[in-house]
Amino acid sequence: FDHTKVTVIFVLGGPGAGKGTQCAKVVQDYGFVHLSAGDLLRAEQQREGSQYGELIRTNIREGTIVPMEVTVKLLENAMRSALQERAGQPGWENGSGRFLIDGFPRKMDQADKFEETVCPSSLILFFTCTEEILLQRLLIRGETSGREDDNVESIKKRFRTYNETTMPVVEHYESLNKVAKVDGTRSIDEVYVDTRKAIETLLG
Ligand code: UP5
Ligand code: MG
Repeated sequence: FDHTKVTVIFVLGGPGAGKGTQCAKVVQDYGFVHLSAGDLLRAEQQREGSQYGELIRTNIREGTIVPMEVTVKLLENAMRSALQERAGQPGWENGSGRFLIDGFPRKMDQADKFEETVCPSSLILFFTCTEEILLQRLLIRGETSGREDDNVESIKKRFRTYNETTMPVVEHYESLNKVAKVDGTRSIDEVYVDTRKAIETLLG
């Protein structure tokens, strides 16, 4: 992908921080394509004939990270499809496009691999939240989500992976001054005011 034409924003934050919720709003207002790494992995897990179904299921339930090759490939394929489907539409002429990559990179090896082989990122949108609030949100969602990882046991494991493995990624990007940090503890609309500011600062 030509990074002079393709804008990539990584969206990070703890489990339940509101990544998906905020991305949906950005899609409506700014014409981004939203790709959730977790959603792509869950779809691949369901796909008949996938050789990764069991591997993905186990990692998601244990809150651990699927080997990066799998996730990077899924993201790359989804980006390519989106560029093809939208080719010629406003903002998508000649290989241009805007992507929100949600819930990725969660580990340094993924970050390096994606930036080297797919496309460099322009910004990291980072939603902060307390574990107390995250747990509450995920347990409520768990009543209806059907997600195999929305239970107390898996949530605790997701928190651990986030603190040990994903926070170093955020810190890496902070040292490069690429992070827009947003307080994700407030209401969806309040958070979105700051999300918009970050997006508009980037787009100019
Ligand atoms: N909600 C949202 N915002 C709110 C607000 N401001 N106030 C009150 N409520 C709010 O929101 C979660 C819930 O909270 C919803 O019910 C929402 O209405 C409410 P959501 O927007 O869904 O939060 P999000 O941050 O997207 O939470 P999610 O659970 O999706 O985050 P995770 O990061 O845990 O999940 P993800 O799908 O990204 O990854 C799942 C697993 O996939 C990982 O644990 C890992 O095993 C695997 N994975 C990889 O292996 N590699 C990857 O690269 C990515 C994932
Ligand atoms: Mg999500």
